Amino acid sequence: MALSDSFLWGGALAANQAEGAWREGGRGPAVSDIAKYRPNVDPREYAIHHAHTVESITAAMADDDETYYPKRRGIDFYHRYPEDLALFAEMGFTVLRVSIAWTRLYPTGEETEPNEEGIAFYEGLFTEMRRLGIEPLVTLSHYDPPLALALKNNCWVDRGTIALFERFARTCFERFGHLVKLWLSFNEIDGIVRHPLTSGGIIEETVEGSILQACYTALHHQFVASASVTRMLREMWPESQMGCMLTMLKTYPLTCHPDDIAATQAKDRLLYLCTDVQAGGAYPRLALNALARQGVEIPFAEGDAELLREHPVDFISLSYYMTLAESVDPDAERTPGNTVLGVKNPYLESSEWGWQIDPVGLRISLIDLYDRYGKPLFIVENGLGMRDELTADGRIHDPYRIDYFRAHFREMIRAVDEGVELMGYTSWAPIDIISASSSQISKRYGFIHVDLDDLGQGSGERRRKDSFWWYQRVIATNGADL
Ligand code: BGP
Repeated sequence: MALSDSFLWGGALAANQAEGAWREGGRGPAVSDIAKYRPNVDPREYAIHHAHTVESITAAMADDDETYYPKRRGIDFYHRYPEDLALFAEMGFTVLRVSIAWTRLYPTGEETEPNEEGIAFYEGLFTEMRRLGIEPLVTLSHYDPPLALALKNNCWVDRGTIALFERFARTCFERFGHLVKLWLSFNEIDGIVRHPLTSGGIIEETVEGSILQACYTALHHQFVASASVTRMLREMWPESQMGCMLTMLKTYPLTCHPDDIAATQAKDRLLYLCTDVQAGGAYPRLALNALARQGVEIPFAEGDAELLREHPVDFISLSYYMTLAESVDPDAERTPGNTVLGVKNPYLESSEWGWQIDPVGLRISLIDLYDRYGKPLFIVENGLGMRDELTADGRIHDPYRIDYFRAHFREMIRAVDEGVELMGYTSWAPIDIISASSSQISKRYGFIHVDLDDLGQGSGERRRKDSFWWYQRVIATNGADL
């Protein structure tokens, strides 16, 4: 068997990591604008989650210098997107995942009318994608809540944010709905517990009571908002589709000791919580009980349960980078990966940033998700962050990247052969962009190199890596020639 002719191939970006132009076009500040690059930190210790205080945020915003705030400059996709899209089209992309910066449309999140300059930017972007035959797959919220809402009321902790987000989504559907048919509500919605500010606009020092409770309150509000905009999309554009987005972090038991299996099962319960709600339509009872034991209560309002039940997503999208292991043995070796701390799996290699590379885990993940929900899946992030070297011949030879993708594609195709319905694949990221967790560009993911270093020095010039032509052939043969 092979991939179907309608299978979509492409790449994925996020506004806050690519666009730059943080103060242009009427854009308001987002939480990503205060993400600071810290030189000389061990790569494995980079964490998305740093403790932010109102004071540190205010100081960061008073600092106009972009040097240490790489997300403010991104890779200047805001101005250079025609060139970048042309390169994606040259690779044969049939889909590109991008996100809309909420603060380009609503600078503080609270305006009653959208900023027309922001609308014009995205209209231009989506129109150009369509002209090139590239289907837009658009995330409404990708790690960039309005900073004004974070400072005002911890953004998603406040139920009032649902209505503001609905207004933003309505504008997106009204103004871009004729160009965009595939939508995602929240990027890695489960991430809020790992990085409350980035995902939820939550400034921990200002939270009254438990931070865990604040995170689950915010998460519930995001679930409600997601279901609500799914309903809105169905009313406005019945042929369009809405997906949820999960960080697929599959955990393996380190041994077959029953205690390790039980510990893994408990982790899985929380892993699937978000998809159970967004795709299954209800909170799973055992996860609720587990949260209740930690003192967490979900703030259901009247009508929430019905809304979640009646408007599940059409498809499930996932990011996939690594798997984790779990053990009850306190002496088991921990792995310092920058996203999540797990137990080291002795069978897997890790990247410099501590992410365990596991192609078979992709197949396992796809089969798990499809078995559980029976809904179409979409891999919307997968890739390898590496330092690349520009050699004397003016090229970037990146066989390690090709090896990584080849191994993952084999497993992806095996899962499809077994019967998993997979709509498409978008690599993270097809062009080097600023890393979410470390704010580095030197953690490079692209098939296209961008001549910039971590402090923003360089021409910004785009250059095809060896993997560019390799991916081009993969797409041209619909995955037959790996
Ligand atoms: C995911 C995020 C992306 C992204 C990617 C790679 O969690 O959705 O925004 O950047 O991970 O992570 P990083 O950039 O930290 O290497």
